[in-house]
Amino acid sequence: MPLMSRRKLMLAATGAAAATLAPRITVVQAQTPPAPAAGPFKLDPLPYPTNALEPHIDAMTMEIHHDRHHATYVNNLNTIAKDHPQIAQAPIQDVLAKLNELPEAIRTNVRNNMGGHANHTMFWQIMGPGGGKPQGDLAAAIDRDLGGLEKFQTDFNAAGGRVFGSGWVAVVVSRDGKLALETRPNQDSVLMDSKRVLFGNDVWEHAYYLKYQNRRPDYLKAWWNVVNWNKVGERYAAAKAGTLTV
Ligand code: MN3
Repeated sequence: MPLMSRRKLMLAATGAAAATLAPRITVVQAQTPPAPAAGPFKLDPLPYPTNALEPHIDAMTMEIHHDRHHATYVNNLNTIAKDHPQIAQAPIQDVLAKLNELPEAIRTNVRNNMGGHANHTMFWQIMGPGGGKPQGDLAAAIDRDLGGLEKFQTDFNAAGGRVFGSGWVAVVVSRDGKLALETRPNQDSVLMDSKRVLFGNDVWEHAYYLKYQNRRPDYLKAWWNVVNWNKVGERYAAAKAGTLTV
């Protein structure tokens, strides 16, 4: 075969390869968010658009965090539930409080994925574009138990900064309305200790890395701009009424 023809042939082959590759890449990207697996666990949509928390939390972070990370925890739970339907037959907070009653083979998986599901379900709820300030009973409890809003926010940020690797910083609320600051590693939840979470922040890198990279303290500081204090107030009232779940 003459040289020119061979080159033409190679170029044609490269072109053909590129042409078949291009649409395949598009398809792969479109499929990256896990398809919802059938099962008893559901991923609720975000209660606001993905760009509603800009500029403090960017839209792409919200999209990946909700549509991929949280969706994966939900899908994993549905996969576990196929062989172990009992994990869906009690409220999430009850299953998490009794993890050691589960078969050992699924215990760690349920701990990670149901903990992740519970943590994120709370997390989307207590954020929003409105902001505001703590009011009424909640404001009084922050003054009484956490040293006032300013000191509390400083302590919360410091605790979130001290979580080594991935985890959560949260405020727990007792049935009589008493507040305390706690942290947990990984996707552990205070629900595993039969406690209730008033609200909390996700300090996994996936929550902030696109915008803040290694600057977790900057993310912790900016996050207060997107706390929905009305919602936190509703959760406080629910805790005292004994109706707060996840
Ligand atoms: Mn997360």
